[in-house]
Amino acid sequence: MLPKMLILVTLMLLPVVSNADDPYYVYPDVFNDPERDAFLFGTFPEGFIWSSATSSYQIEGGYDADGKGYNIWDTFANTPGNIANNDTGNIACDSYNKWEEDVRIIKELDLEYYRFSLSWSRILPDGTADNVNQAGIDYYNNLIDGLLADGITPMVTLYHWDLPQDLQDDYGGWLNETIIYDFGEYARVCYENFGDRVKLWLTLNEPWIIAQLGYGCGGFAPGVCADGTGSYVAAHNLIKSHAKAWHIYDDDFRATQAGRVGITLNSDWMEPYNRSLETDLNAAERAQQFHLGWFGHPIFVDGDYPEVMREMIDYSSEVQGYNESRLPTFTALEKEYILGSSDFFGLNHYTTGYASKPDEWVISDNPSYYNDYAVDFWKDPEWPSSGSDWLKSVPWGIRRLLEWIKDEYGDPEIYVTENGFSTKDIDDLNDPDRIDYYQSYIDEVLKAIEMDGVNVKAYTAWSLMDNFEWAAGYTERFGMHHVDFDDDDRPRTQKDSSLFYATVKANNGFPKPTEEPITEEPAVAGSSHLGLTITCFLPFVNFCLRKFIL
Ligand code: GBE
Repeated sequence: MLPKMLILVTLMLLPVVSNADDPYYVYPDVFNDPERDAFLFGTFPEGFIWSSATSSYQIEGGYDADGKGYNIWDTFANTPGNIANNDTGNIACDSYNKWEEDVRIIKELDLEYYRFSLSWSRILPDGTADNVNQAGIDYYNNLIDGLLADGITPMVTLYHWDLPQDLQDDYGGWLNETIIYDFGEYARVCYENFGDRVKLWLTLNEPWIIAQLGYGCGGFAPGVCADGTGSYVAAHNLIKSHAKAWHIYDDDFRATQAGRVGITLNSDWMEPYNRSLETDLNAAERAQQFHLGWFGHPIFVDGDYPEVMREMIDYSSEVQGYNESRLPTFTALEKEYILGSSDFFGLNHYTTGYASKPDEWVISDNPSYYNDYAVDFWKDPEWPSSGSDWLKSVPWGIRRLLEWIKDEYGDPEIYVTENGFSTKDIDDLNDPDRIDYYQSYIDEVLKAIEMDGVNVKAYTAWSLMDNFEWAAGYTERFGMHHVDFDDDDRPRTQKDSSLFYATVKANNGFPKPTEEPITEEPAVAGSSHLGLTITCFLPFVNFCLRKFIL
């Protein structure tokens, strides 16, 4: 595989004949806005972080190895009917045994960062810090040391959805505020054991998913159905737990370990369907506040939920006959504790949809998160599709979302901690659609930095390799490496996209070839003032990737 990469890099250094009359579009004619969709040539700021990601339950396996406790995904996946094909993560990529392979393939791509998560119940089998499983600590020590030995910086998520089962059974998991203490103590154990070497921490991965899909009847573990009630309570405890973990680091570890701790939030971009309609603009903003704002507003704006959530949920709760709002409240002290509890903004982003005001809005009899915010949201069937129903490739959405975050949250440092594309052709190493997705989304991140002045520090590709895609099991693949789940050895094999991504990383973006001046008369009026430099260079590389080399 490596020689292929050398050929590719060499190719990229060749002078390229350009035909500047033809602007380059990754997705020609799909989005119908030439100025927005044309390709920008350029490189990322020096020191920009290129990473790839995985998570514990999705890759590790070893579900009952060496004293590990069960977690809610062990239980959920091993209950027939919850997961496509009744797949489980019992073995997954077997990274519990094959972590050295993982380090090797990261090294091979020369990616200097790796985002992975710790399995809480591998470290603390019953969830509490009363019992520490030394074998779990050893496993992560080996992985961290292995990464560092190869010059790879770990970016470590404390919680990527695999809650110790005992905490769910004992007190209802995220529905009970006892979890705030337990999560804090778990974080402390991790800082104590790994913080001498780990300097980049993420507390929670996508609390929105945990709250709404885990506790709002969304088909994820633990499978609790308390939409519009429990999901708000879970979110409340998630926010406070996150703040606790940040403060423990800030109080007891920052001075000696000098790392950074943030949270990772996920959101689609909500594009107003008709930008000339005030009602659609408001609908999109409302949807964004109910998604990103649910967690982002307390942490980055003022310690509290977005005004629009407060108003709408209070109102619906009253109409539905509740004595108090279904949206819990923070005390003044809690607000102070929560505000500012993230050293940067972690963003997971995949896709975009249109938002508009529904023709009519009737408050439902039963509580419902979606009913609470009253927005029609859908994805254009014309947009390029993926192996997942929910994932359409809409590159310009990430740029708009990044700018929204900049404006809304006071220009924070943003780490893109996930972005990626799924396919259903399980065994195909040739994955041009994933290449198109990465190329166009990364380019929109470049535009956000260069044109909108957004302070993006990192880009992370989801995922390093095929893995257990939650309720979809192994039927949807996000990997830049193929994993053969029928083979006991779980061999990892590079897909074309991994070489593409490695090349982007090696070039720190999409540099302009130096030989020839290649910007002239853009074919599209107006694109020059955007600083768009159009060449046939990238299509050329793409072409070579597809036809000749791979
Ligand atoms: C990330 O979440 C996760 O952090 C990562 O673990 C995961 O592998 C990756 O996405 C790819 O999904 O039936 O339409 O409701 C919805 C991104 C599935 C958020 C889609 C799962 C959005 C979470 C299924 N969602 N995804 S359904």
